[in-house]
Amino acid sequence: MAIHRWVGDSTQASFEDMGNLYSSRYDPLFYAHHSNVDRMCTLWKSLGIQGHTKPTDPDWLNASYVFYDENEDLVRVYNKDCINMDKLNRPAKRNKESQVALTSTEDVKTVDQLKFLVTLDGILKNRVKRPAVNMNDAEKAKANDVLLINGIKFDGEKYVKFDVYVNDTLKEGEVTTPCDPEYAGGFAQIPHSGMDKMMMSSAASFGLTELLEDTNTEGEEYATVTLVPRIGCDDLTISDIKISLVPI
Ligand SMILES: [Cu+2]
Repeated sequence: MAIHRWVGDSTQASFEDMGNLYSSRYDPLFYAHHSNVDRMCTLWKSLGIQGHTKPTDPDWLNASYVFYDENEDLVRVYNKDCINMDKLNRPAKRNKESQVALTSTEDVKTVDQLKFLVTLDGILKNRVKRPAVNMNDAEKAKANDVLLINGIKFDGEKYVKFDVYVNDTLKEGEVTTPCDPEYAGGFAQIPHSGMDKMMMSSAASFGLTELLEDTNTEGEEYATVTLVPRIGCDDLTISDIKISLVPI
């Protein structure tokens, strides 16, 4: 809801477009925002915590609404349709290329064996030493485990994206996606069109405290960090990968 009010135009009578129910779907951001809400809901359900389940009340499940579809036909949509991930086609969309299989960490090099700069022209998987393990609640309240990817250089004229997974332990044939707890986040840059080729420089940081809790890997001395190039990364270089404790 907060997103709707932040994005809605405060100079409009009813915070159109995003800030009002009737008009929010006119803003393309609506669809990105709500896909993310579905993603977070899927994550929440997968945590294995008691009570993190789908609604079961038939009154709620069978409540319905009518909309016009893309052919201007009236269609009725039920609440139960909106919590059925198979209907939303999520699992089918998982593609083989996004697979980041890791069956053993033994053959994965530590990051200090890497020669920087590295070019992200393929999947890059390394073990990164953590500054502290098994922090207690008091320590966690003071500092976050943060993965820092520094000196990211890329062509500013291209769409660039890579994903970051940490402690991915999936087996052969399984697929890691942004719905899984091993997904730390992504780095993406939209092109500055009209420019001549210009290398741009950036950095990215990813909070790991909750990810390490969710994947039961808080006690491990090393985190296995996997960078997966998605688009435009053939000439993207990175100058440093490390994990630091960042005071809150
Ligand atoms: Cu909404």
